[in-house]
Amino acid sequence: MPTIFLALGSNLGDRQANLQAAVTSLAPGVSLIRQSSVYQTEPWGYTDQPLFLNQVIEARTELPPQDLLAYLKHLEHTLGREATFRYGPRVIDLDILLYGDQVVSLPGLNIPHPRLAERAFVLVPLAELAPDLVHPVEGVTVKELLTRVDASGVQPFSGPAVSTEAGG
Ligand code: PH2
Ligand code: MG
Ligand code: MG
Repeated sequence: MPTIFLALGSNLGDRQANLQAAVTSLAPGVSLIRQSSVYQTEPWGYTDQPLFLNQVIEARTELPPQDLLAYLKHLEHTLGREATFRYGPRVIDLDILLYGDQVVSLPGLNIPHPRLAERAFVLVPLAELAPDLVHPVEGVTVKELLTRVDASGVQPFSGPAVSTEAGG
């Protein structure tokens, strides 16, 4: 069974609960191996929207890539995702980053994820799990890719802010 890496993102509703619900809903199609920490990240692509929480998971699956894509789309829908616009806000986003060392180019499905190498919000959590993994197309490690991007908008997330004021 190939090892896969998935990117999880949420910037609507209870973001942390949305990520957690996605992780616990992966079975039976996807078997979780490890999950990265959760990061709070500045929106990329379309900036006038709430901050995201992002996370990467390592998993295994017997689903071929196209079936995995359909499975994740169905899961997004189950978890409350509604259609918006490209790069727009979403309750949950589940993207295939890597599928073993396979390279897939099909309409609607490209693996490795075509924007993986430019996205600090993906590279930071991916480097936490697999710094020495070599990108099958770029031919360099994840930690090398991370040195090429600005990761200043990606911060460890330790939970929602809690008021310290009495009665607050
Ligand atoms: N997802 C997008 C567009 N922009 N920005 C951040 N920080 N995190 C995301 O997950 C994200 C994004 C489209 O999938
Ligand atoms: Mg995405
Ligand atoms: Mg997506």
